[in-house]
Amino acid sequence: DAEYVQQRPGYHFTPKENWLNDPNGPMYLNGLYHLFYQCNPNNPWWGDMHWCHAVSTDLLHWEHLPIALYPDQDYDANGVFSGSATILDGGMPVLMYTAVDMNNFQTQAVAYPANISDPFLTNWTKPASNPIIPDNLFPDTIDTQNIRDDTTAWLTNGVWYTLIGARLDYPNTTNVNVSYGGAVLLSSPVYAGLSKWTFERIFHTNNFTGDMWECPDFFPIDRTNSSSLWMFKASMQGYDAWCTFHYHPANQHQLRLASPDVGTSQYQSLDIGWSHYASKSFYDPTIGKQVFFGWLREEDNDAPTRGWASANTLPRVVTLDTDGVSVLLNPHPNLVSLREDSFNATQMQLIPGNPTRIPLIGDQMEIQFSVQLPYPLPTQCLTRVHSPKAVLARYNISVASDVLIYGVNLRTSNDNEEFTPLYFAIDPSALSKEAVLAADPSTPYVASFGFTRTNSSQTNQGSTSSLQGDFKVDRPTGSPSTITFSMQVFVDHSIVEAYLQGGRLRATGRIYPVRADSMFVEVFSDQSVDGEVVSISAWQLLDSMPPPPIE
Ligand code: DQQ
Repeated sequence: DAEYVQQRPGYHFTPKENWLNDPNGPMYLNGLYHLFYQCNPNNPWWGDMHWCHAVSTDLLHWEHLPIALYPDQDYDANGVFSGSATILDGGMPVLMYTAVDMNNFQTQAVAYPANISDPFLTNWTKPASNPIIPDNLFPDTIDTQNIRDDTTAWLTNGVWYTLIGARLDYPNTTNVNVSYGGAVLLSSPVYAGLSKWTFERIFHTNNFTGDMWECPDFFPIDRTNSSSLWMFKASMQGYDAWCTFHYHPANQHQLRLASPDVGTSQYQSLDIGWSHYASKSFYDPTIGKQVFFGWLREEDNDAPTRGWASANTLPRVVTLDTDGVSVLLNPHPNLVSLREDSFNATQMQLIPGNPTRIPLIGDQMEIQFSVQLPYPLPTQCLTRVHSPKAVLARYNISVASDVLIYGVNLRTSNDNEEFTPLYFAIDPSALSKEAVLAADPSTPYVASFGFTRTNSSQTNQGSTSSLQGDFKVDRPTGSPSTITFSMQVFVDHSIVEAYLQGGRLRATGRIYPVRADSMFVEVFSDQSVDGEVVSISAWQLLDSMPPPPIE
């Protein structure tokens, strides 16, 4: 195919060239957002880890700066691995990172700004006291080749604390070593500028989430009140899992689970896409909330030929869900500044089995799609005009054939050879009068979301695995009423990033259409329900990243 199709995202963060993995040390200081990230400066694949650096005034428009940290010391000669930024009282930022030596031992080191009056903080100095968290600080049960990725430190009663991801080795009953992932707690006196640390204890671990927790994160969800609710996140077994705790740092670090533990259910994943990993958050004082960036790896084999690889998720704001213990993640409010031409339809007349194309096209778009149904659903109001099997087969949807399917097709070509459906699968029997009467009204209804990639690329570039997950929908009170299912989707060339039901579930996948006309958006259903209201709003979005030097 001679047509040129851009795979590089236009408004998601990407490296200037070569390789990006974990976001490191994001922070907001003196009106500028700083983002560091794991990079291989010379090749578009993992290896030779440095910290690259970029700055922004809005988290969307980034300027690439010179590399911040090089593997130039004995203790970090084999890699400057992930870590955090902490801003000390008085405004001095400190970078803490994992140093890997030539024997693969992992210690933690710090770097300070070489010139604090340089607004871009271009140069960083490693003090002679490095590594400031050496191996011999830890008990034997901690594997010193697998202790890495410190969190941003927090201050309690004049003492700084941090968590580090670890592999914990325990002899089991038959005296064979078993390993669990965990996070360990360390403390540092406030005068030391994060350069002197003491091991406190194993902070959290469990025995069902693999043998290593990477990139832990831990922060209060709402800093404006005195709530003790903190969010914990760790990267494990290929995905980012979270839970919430009631945490009392001043009371001997008392810790009590508020939500189910990390790793226990699919609701507890930061993003159900396999491209997403190693996320890192920071406090954004401009909105008073914690904001995450996740790493999105490529899901095809062409990255080495493109000269760049991987991207970040959009900046995602953390808020508390209505249950008081779960978190919502939603795109940062600054994203609306990228909106350009739009299309809006509030009552679409869908023809079941026959997708409707909207007049706005693009490969950089935001789409908000919702379906409102009568609640409870009168059983007789469902008309299956089309054979549901045909719709399910066309979109490679593997769900029971009696569910209601409503979805959008993205990056669809003119002849419908390439398309990527994202859809709700709704069980009508669970919404019918009888089921509603039987159900506890305080129990949310659980709907399914799917995202199939079988037809995303005509040449079958990229992963064809589908993403599937469930999300909770609050049951409306009062009767008769309506229940609404919603998704917000960002399309950015090879990225499709979806937020379901106000941020209750996130699903990001990489797709690699090869057709230049794969720009159409369609809306589809496999049935019609009396009283359904199907709405879509779509915007083309502007570029925000600097143009690439090569592609
Ligand atoms: N990537 C870094 C490590 C971290 C891993 C190395 C997670 O510090 O544990 O590039 O992707």
